[in-house]
Amino acid sequence: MITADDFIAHATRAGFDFYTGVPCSYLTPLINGVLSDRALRYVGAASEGEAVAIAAGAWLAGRRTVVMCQNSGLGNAVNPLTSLNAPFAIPTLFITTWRGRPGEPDEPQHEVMGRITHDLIGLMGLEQADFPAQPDQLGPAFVHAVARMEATSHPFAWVLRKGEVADADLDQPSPQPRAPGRREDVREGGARPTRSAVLQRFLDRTDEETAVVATTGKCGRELFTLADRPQHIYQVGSMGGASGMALGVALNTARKVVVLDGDGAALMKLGALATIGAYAPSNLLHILLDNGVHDSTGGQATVSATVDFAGVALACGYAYVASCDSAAGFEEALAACTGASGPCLIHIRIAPGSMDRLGRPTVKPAEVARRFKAFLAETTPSAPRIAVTVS
Ligand SMILES: Cc1ncc(C[n+]2csc(CCOP(=O)(O)OP(=O)(O)O)c2C)c(N)n1
Repeated sequence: MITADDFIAHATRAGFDFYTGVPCSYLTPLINGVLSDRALRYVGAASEGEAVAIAAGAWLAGRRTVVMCQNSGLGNAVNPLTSLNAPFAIPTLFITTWRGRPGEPDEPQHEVMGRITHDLIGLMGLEQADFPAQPDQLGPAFVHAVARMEATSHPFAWVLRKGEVADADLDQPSPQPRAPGRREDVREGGARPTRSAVLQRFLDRTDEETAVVATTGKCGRELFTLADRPQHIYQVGSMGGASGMALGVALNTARKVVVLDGDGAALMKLGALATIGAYAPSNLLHILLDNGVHDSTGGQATVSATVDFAGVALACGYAYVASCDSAAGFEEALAACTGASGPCLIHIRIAPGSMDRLGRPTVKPAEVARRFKAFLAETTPSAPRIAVTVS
């Protein structure tokens, strides 16, 4: 058995400086230890998949990351592990517990996952090892995990059994009450703008210092077709993960960070709005391009018509939200976000459909990730902002 302090000391020495995850009772001491250490940052995610996306964003912003979760949550993490970390070649130390270990009495809901945990990790192409549960194993285990992550650029998994970490007290920071956010809607009720018209206005008014994360599907493809810049990352795959990635970036950079989201993607990981609202990065702007459909897969309706996204974001703790349905309204909302302390959300209802001659990112995901990482690593501007000129 090790203590959380043993773990943290070795992890810190190995350069791990960003933690996220969803708790499991087997992980309680580790998470409590990390939460109680004011020198460390732990982001409690709404789902394991979101945690993987947050960690990916933090890695892009220069952190060495740890994701901790229960093996029940492996299913939630499969999508980003296979469609975000794999194509973008983004490593993380992935610590999963082993509930339902064959032969160990446990709850019925853990039985199947307990049987397949190692196989599932292997099927995803991840290297894995037993969690280093003895003090003298920690040093070599960290050296090995870091070496493999550096060699493969992929996550490395540790599987933790019951009772491998001694109990640790929890001394977590108490959430601070925050002033309610502000809402301003600009609705015109006319013909809705196209996605590309809104993206073009966004591009025209966004300076070269702002980091931009585009959601999967036609949003990223249109952005790439309109302009391909080192400050962009096109999150192919990992539907719903763009906001988590943007949160991970925003918490670790002084730059302004914008996530271009879709209604289908936002609905898939709606919990991410609550996480963003709670951790409240002041440099994050969430732009939700709501065409009411899954445009990228043929225009099937989402349920967005009955969802007040701006209201949801406000209720989740965003500092400023706006809802609009025209290019002019979008420009007004974007102007209002300039200099505003975030997180901000602009919800814009747009027309379904896409631009003619739609391209696809020709830069490979692993290349775009490294280009974006290098952009984030450049000397950070002292006063990052979205430059807006209202025409
Ligand atoms: C987990 C997952 N489920 C389904 C898909 C297929 N898919 C790709 S894009 C997309 C639609 C996304 O909808 P939305 O966010 O509203 O963006 P839009 O296509 O309308 O621009 C879907 C369902 C996927 N890539 N990943």
